Amino acid sequence: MSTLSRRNFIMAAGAVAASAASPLAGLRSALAAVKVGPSDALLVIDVQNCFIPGGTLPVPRGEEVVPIINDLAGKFSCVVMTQDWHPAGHISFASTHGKEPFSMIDMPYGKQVMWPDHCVQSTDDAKLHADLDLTKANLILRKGFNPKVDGYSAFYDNDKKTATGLAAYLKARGIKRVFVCGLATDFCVMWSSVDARKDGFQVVVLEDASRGIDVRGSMEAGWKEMEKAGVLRAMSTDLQFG
Ligand code: VGL
Ligand code: ZN
Repeated sequence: MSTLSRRNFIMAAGAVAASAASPLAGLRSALAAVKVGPSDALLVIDVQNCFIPGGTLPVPRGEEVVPIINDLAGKFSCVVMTQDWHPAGHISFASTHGKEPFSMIDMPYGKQVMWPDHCVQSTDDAKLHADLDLTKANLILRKGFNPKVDGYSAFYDNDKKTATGLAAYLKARGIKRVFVCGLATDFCVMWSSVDARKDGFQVVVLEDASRGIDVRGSMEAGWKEMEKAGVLRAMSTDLQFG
């Protein structure tokens, strides 16, 4: 399937799922245009040196999202950016356990991928990408700083219990829908999107403003999880600003 027809297919599947849930019904026409307004937030996930080629956990073509996100950020009234922020010796690091990077272990809070050391607090690797324009960021939220629990999502640690406070922040500001983008589609973008649904937000992942790692089929699995949770997907060019 071509990229376009694959996308149409996925969006059509999303529309069927959405038709059962009334808050999303208005997005059935997402293929045409999505109007962005004051109750929408842009959530920019982990656009950091570590996830850009040259970093410690590079996402292929990760740098390509930067100009797209810079253009979008100026058009939203609420922009939140996240920063993966691990202490040295973090529980998610393969080196902490003497394991091979990208292998899997069981933790009390569930399965944990063993990552290369990445985004260590206060290193250059953990810095937001130098070309990412932070001017319009209302909030820069750090996550993954608990030495014993990983934190993929902008809303909850991987124990699924410890909240970051982001849902309350967004609700206090009247946000009803979040547009999620950044790195990586199949991990932090995916978990943030699914958790945003759980906390009652409408969620649209911006496909062209995100890139994935794709370890052991994680891209396909990630999109399935998101579809199941009622997450919609769109291209940044589908957005219309009023
Ligand atoms: C991420 C793996 C480990 C991400 C963070 O930002 O998607 N992935 N830590
Ligand atoms: Zn991490």
